[in-house]
Amino acid sequence: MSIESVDVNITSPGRNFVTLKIVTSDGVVGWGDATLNGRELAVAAYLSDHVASTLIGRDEDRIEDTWQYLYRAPYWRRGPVTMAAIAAVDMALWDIKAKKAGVPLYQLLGGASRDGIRTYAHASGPDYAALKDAVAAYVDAGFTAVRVQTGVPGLGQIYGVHATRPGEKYNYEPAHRAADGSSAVAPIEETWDTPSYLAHMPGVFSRLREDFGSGLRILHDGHHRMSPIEAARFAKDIEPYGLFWLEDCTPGEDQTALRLVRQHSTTPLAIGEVFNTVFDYQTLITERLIDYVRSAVTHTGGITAMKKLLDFAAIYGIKSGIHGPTDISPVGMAAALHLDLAIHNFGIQEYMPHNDTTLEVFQTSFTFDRGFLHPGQAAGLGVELDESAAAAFEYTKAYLPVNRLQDGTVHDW
Ligand code: KDG
Ligand code: MG
Repeated sequence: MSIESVDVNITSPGRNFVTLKIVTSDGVVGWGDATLNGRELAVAAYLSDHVASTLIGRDEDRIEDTWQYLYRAPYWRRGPVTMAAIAAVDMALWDIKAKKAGVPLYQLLGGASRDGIRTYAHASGPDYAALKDAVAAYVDAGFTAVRVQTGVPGLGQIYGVHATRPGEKYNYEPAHRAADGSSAVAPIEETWDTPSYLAHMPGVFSRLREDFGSGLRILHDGHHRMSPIEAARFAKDIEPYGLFWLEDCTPGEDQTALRLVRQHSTTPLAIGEVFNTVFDYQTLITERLIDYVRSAVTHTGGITAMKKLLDFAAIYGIKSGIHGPTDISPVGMAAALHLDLAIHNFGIQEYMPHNDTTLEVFQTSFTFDRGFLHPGQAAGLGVELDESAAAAFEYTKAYLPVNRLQDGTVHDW
């Protein structure tokens, strides 16, 4: 048996998704997620123009060999576009292998290490009252862990906070289309001020502890916006509130920045959603500068690469916190869930449910019960793309926002 066809599907049921379909000569179908938020067409072109023809006729069972062939052969290694393309092929091949074996993928990864996957929800609000309501709703729904993001006095709309603009519903973690829903021509721009943020946030965590007690796992995402010394101060200031993690406090490409944060604080640190390979973690893991690995299976070369990365992290007592926002498709989410269930050093899984339209296009077998996910018992990844449903939703260009300081300087985010 061999790979007979490799095709790329682009659909936009509310947001863009790129999905790879691999079919074997005896008709087994595998799916892989290749979605790179705001840069979707670059990965789609990489796959259709440079990868698809090289896979035809190859043995679909040779997953490691295919991974190494796609990683090493092109000379140009790493980067989000390349690694998302490799991830999609890898996921599809694991999907096929597990379907041929007639088992859910986690069984091929060593079987279940736990009964359910603890998730965290995203709560946000422009002010404390709105944030408190959002957190309370998730606690009532059974979540034991909640990520909290809120507005900062003096700043307008900021990234990661759900709010409403005149004429536009502003969804958190967005890539923006134009206001009328058509393709955007440029990113929207937001204003950022780190001193205001640093002054405001500790009080928010203090109130959350008063209102929700010490049992709730509270997470927070700094979206790479602090300098090393600002992050060190912030991590130290919020230590009394016992966060589960502080995520992406400094820009991701500077691994040694976290040495400074570590020297000053015991607040647990998470990073990695913008990373692509194990090499982005080499210093962070070997020097124990982080507590959680935040990579997405979709952006880090797939299941083969993530399993190795997480095994490497395990040696240093570092756990998983796999990226799971809505720009990871249900296929990418399923890949994360099979790993979560199987690995020993699982920490937590991010969970932002997809909208109903997305779930009509992608049929999933994973289940959710009061804060815990499970990948289900369907053979393979357990997600199938309904191509005729997907065809109804045309690609619509969208951009992630840009952050500027009050003087107009482009800032990290
Ligand atoms: O595409 C960008 C989003 O995936 C990102 O903003 C989500 O920070 C994020 C998170 O922690 O989920
Ligand atoms: Mg994040």
